[in-house]
Amino acid sequence: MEKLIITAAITGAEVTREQQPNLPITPDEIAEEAYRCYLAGASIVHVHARKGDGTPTQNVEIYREIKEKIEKKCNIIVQPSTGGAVWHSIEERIQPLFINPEMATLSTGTCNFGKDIFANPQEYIERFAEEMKKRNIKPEIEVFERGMIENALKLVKKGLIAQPLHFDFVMGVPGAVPATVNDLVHLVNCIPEGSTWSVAGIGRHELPLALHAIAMGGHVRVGFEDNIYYRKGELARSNTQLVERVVRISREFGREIATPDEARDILKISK
Ligand code: KMH
Ligand code: ZN
Repeated sequence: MEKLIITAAITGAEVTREQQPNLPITPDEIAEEAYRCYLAGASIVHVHARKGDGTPTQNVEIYREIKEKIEKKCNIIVQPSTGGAVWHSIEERIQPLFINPEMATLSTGTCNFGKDIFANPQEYIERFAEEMKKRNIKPEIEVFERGMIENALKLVKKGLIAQPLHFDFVMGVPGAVPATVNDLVHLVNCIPEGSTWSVAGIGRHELPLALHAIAMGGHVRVGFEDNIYYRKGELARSNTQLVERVVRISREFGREIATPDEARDILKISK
């Protein structure tokens, strides 16, 4: 089986320090946590920037600082978010693309997001995809609902994104696709042959879905963006602790862990 790509989603836009005291917030903290996750076995770091007070921001200069700081420490793939927080505008959300990352997220549809709506009108999707194409940035298609796969395929037809596609199934967001194995199998069956995929299970679903992805030949995302606990009632000490567990399980299963360069090969990213 292909080596396992582990993405560390270390900060996100929603979690607070009050909920998870070890949440990395400043560029230095984010870079250090990315480096530790890299040492533990992560080959991609999914980045959300924050202001000093913890407020989510899509400010290009903060993303640039984070990327430069991470790149000084290691060659992990830096994957900024174009999702931002639900209240960010399109002009804010697009900013991280201007630092020319190797990869970035691309959500291809609108969905419920707890009590909020994560809005991705066609105009946003196409604008982000065009910018990524122009800058040779590999999109990770964030799928919160089944229809988002269809929308991604429309982008392929329009020539805005190219195969092979890479999907991340974000499962268990309240109001969006549930984190069940049946749903995961269905989503995997709906993507074009030759695509790659990972799964990000929200909250208590993170570990069980990671196990299924390891066994099914997919890839795994873990981290405080999706889940702040190590087990029920016990907060994780760090993002690294969550990465380390996936590494141990995957190796026991007989699946080795991809380095960043091996992940680039698997995802067909040209550096
Ligand atoms: N924070 C969510 C509203 C992404 O990073 O591309 C959107 C999100 C997706 O996290
Ligand atoms: Zn994100």
